[in-house]
Amino acid sequence: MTENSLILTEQHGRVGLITLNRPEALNALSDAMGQQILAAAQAFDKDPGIGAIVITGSAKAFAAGADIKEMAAKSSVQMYISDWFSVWDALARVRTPMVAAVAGHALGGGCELAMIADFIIAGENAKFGQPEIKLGVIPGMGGSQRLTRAIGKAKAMEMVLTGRIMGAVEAEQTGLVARVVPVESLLEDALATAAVIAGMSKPVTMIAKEAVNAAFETTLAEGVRIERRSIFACFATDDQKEGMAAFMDKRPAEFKHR
Ligand code: CO8
Repeated sequence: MTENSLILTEQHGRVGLITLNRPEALNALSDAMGQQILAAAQAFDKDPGIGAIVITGSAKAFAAGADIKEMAAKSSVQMYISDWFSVWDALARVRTPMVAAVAGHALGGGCELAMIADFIIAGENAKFGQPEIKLGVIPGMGGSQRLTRAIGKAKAMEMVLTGRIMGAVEAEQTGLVARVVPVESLLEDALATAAVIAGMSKPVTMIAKEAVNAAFETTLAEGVRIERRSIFACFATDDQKEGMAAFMDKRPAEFKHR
């Protein structure tokens, strides 16, 4: 385990685990914490021994938002010039699949961080919300866009305009989260799910992630073209040859890039 004070990193087989570690502030995302999360995720991304990343918090809070105390006195110009929060755009560009294991509060920037991950597994006590409106601001880490794409306009508008918090059951019903599990088994479940991904060919999971993400960026016709080019690219990998040979030989695939 590596301690960076604001986060902890561990390796579980081929899964890299990032644990937010600022319990005294319910994992509120300070600038320094964002830098540490990004550095850890980028290091895992470049490591051929890592095939998937899990990001998690505590049983009480995944993250209660961006650090209000840190940003309260900032001016618009300071934020603009320092490109405040661009660290999260860089996190979204990490190509290794990332699973968010969310228990407790995932509010504001915490909800947005969870949505930057490729999918969310939620503990039964998870609470999602974009309460920024109560602070006189709006989401700033992609929430107005990613929440709307995840759960649709009506619910996203209601949450962003009123600050209403959504529980785990509703989050699963609306498609914000992939699955809800007991809090006690959340991390184990997320690590096991990530291990399944990490057992696949790393370049192919990266290609798959890119193809699915294209659905949020483009038209259907262009998205299908991206998918077509992407599957042709898969055929250029030795892992495609191995995966299909293994099927025909009735044996598990031994992917080279995992
Ligand atoms: N920032 C800083 N500190 C926080 C935050 C936060 N977001 N959330 C909690 N804390 C701190 C509290 O201040 C408290 O510290 P202290 O003991 O020193 O006073 C400690 O964590 C524990 O919190 P509480 O005592 O409040 O714990 P409760 O269990 O009573 O309540 C809540 C938990 C409901 C989660 C409550 O803490 C809360 O409402 N937190 C704030 C939630 C929120 O509004 N989040 C959105 C923040 S804004 C944002 O994320 C995006 C802004 C986009 C800006 C864009 C700029 C470019």
